[in-house]
Amino acid sequence: MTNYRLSNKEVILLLKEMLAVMDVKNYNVFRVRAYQNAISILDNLTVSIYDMWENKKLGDIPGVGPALQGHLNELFTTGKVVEFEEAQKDLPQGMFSLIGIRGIGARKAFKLAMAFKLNSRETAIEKLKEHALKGEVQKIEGFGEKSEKDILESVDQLKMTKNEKERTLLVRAEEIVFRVYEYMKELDCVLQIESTGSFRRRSPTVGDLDFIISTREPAKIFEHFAKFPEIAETLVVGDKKTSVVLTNGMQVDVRVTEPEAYGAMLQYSTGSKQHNILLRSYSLEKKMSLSEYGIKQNDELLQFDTEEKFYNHLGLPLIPPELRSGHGEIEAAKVNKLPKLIELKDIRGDVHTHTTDSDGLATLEEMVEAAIHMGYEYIGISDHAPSVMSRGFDEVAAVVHKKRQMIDAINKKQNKIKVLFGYEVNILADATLGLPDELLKLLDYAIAGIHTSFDQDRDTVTKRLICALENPYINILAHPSGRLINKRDPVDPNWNKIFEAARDNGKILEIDSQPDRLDLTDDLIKEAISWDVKMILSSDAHAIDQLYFTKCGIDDARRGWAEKQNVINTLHFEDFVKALNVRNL
Ligand code: DGT
Ligand code: CA
Ligand code: CA
Repeated sequence: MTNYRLSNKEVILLLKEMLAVMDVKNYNVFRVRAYQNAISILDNLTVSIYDMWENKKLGDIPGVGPALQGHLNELFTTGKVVEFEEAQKDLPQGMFSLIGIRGIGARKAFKLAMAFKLNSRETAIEKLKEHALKGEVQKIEGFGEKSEKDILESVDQLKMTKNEKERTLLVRAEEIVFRVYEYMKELDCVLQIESTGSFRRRSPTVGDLDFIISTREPAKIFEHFAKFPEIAETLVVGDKKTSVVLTNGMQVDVRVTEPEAYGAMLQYSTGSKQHNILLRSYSLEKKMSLSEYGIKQNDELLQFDTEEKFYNHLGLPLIPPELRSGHGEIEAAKVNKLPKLIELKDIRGDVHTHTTDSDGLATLEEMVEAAIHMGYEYIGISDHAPSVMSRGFDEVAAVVHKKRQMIDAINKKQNKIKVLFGYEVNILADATLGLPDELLKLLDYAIAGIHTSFDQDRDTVTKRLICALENPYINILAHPSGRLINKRDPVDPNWNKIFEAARDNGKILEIDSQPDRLDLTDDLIKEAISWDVKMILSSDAHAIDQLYFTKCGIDDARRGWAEKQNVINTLHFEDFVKALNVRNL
């Protein structure tokens, strides 16, 4: 019997279609939520779902219950799921092509497909565009002029991005790299191995993975790598290089070198391309020519076993990989002015964290305990502030007072860590804050952030952010650009005005460490430093293990040339509270 080896992407697509059906047909909300949860877990796997099924390991995946296991079993053995097909039989098929266009969820896709009789998946988008151009979308209940415009824009973008492969988040690439290391290190003839390219430069996303291996037995290396269990397709096989695609779609390039020449190969394949090009022109002035094999000088090829020796031979100090973007690092290295980059061990506390009081998974006590375990001097709890609009002033005031007492109590009970009381407060579309000043002033500190209305024009969003920075009770501007990697574009304010307002009002800009935020972005961090604006590195943890996200924020900060003194939570508690301007002490 042949099985149906579907890729993760194909499986997820099918499950998401079923989710849309459940949504349109009003299935029980708990069932929908459980199903949604399972999809999100499967979507985040970096191993093949098919392989898990084949090895009878589906049950090990949290959230994947017996019903879903049954469906996947049917899918991989027959190529379809009868229950899914039955459920969507009476729906217009075109709706499934519309889901994912900006602003169109399952219900709206259903409405549009019904209204315009979009019964074919192939032609649905084209037809929708024709109707939108004729102004017919805004006539449908629930749609307006703006949503019609959005649809047209989004359809055009869809065409542009369809050919671009989505880049993989660094944290997910990290899991794959770890498995390749583990697997390749089974061989004694692997003397050194490193994942280079954008991965080593700690870029927020990577296109493909590049490995270099130092060895005396290249043939053995390639023979072993060819049997790496996650390989789906082999693209190139040579005696110096091999390229494959893994089951999760990630391309992996492997190159080998002798240990004597490892430094040059490491330098070359770390890139970036732009850094290498600029380094090559700089070297040519000194009559040296660079390649992945070494430095050619007076017709002689010099080899380097380490990168440091390679750079030193060019008269430069070792340039940290995070800085190798071709934006001034060679000039800085020439005059010995490279920054002394911030490190993870410099971080002494974290004040952007969530608990079960809002959307976190751990209680206040659990978060505090975890922060002690991490060796922090201080932790701030900053749940999303309760909404005065929906709960009324008095009720919210009571919540704030009660939380104050809880924080005071936990500080009295132990002296291992200082606990600070804050909230994360929404900057609403009209620039007012989600919590009034009378309540804000009761907190030790407050973090303001944009969580809605990301598509405002430049002027409006600039004023909106500045308004928050000018409020005397706001201490930190959270994830200032609002971007979500692969999902949402950043807002587009006049950043110079934002930096100026932050500096003049003594406000702190956040480096949010969530792997899909990394916000401030590296280029904005570098600008903030030039304005002498202080920053804070936060995990934005919604669970205990997410406190470790700060590691990702450190990558981001280093790519933005940040040193210890640019980031206030490298300070000891006494100096930190002064820098943050904490109240009520
Ligand atoms: P990615 O994979 O898109 O995230 O970005 P990278 O930087 O990993 O780029 P990739 O995988 O195409 O190439 C890996 C490294 O190889 C790159 O960082 C530098 C080096 N490299 C690639 N192409 C060139 C080139 O045309 N000239 C030079 N000098 N170096 C190159
Ligand atoms: Ca790469
Ligand atoms: Ca590559």
